[in-house]
Amino acid sequence: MLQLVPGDSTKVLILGSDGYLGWPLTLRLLARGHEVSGMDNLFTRRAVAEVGSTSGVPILGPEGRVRAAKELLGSSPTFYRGDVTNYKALEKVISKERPDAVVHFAEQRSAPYSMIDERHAAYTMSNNIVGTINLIYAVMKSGRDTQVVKMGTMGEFGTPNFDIPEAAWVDTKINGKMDTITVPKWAGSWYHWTKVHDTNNLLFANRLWGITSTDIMQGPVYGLRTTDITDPRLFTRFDFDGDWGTVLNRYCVEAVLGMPLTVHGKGGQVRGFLSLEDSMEALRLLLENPPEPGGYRPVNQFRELYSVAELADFVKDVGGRMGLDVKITNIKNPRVEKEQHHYKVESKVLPSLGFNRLKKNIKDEIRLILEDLAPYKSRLGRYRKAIMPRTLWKK
Ligand code: USQ
Repeated sequence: MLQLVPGDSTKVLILGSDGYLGWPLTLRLLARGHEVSGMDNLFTRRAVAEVGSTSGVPILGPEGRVRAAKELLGSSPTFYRGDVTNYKALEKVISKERPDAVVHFAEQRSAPYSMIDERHAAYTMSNNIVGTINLIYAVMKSGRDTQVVKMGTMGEFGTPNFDIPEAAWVDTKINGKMDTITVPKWAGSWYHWTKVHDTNNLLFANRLWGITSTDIMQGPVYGLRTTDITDPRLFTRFDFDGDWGTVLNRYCVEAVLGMPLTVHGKGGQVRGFLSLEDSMEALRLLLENPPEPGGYRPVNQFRELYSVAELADFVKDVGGRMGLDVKITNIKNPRVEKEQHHYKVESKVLPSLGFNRLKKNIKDEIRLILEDLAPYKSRLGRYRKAIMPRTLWKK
């Protein structure tokens, strides 16, 4: 495995390069001088349209993005339109690019979308699990020590009463005997379960063939800017509807549109949140500092823990100071989840790599999001109907 020193460049293939995280990571790595290629089947664009919504800020198509990167950053990625569940197509891209690392974002990433009905659940299961298995085989067969950087989720753990370790294995006593087992997981949607299954498959591939992997357990991400997104032509997608938007992004859109912020249930649900900029910085650090060859490295990726009620208060406070009349409502929770619970998470890997500088206060980030969204108020307003959650966990 190539060990990078500052200034070294490496070849990175991003699967899911057209998405919320995939595109800004492309920009971040290009700006760092890395050679970047991307593959995407553009599923998210179609699936968001399927639920009657669109990106809250306009985004270019994949070819336009390549041109904009070339013009504005001086370098651009190679883009392949393709589907990771098509093994031959994936293998072809990997054998052509010969990447040092493959970042895998090419999964259906919405919990509500996976809960719509049996068709959406089955799509999520097959797309996510088959894509990861294909990647494992393509990397194994390439015979090269390519780091697999896999986007998992903090939601794999659920909300247990124990402190969540940053580890794959844990010692425990069962029926009076000690053994080492994988850390217990209890996911809260079909989508989140696919990530648990992926983790098991990655661990097994690591044991079998020594596939080097970083398995990222990331919390919900918010924001629409990074330091590389300096021009609207470089915008990444920004989802806000009931199926595709994450909580803080949704609150910001609701505040801009004068709708009450939709806290699900009591609002005591705590998660590990991070901004888009933090997510990019964490991914860059993990790519530039790979694990030992043959290593499996689980990473808990978040910045700070907040409850969803606290986040609503922050948006109300910041929005109020910007002259917005922000109201909060506790709506009936469409999900089956604990609304008051213990939540403590271990995080050692990212701090050990230098991820400890709090770049911005969360309220400053909220202000930036509200400012960035203001010019798109009428565009957002056209999709107002898609904002309230429509997908219920209990049918
Ligand atoms: N929530 C609200 N109001 C809303 C939307 C959500 O109170 O308007 C609550 C949800 O009930 C939940 C929490 O906010 O308790 C988080 O929901 P979310 O929609 O922001 O995030 P989630 O569905 O968990 O999924 C998102 C990403 C997913 C990623 C995950 C990380 O879509 O891809 O894996 O965050 S985590 O939540 O840590 O599992």
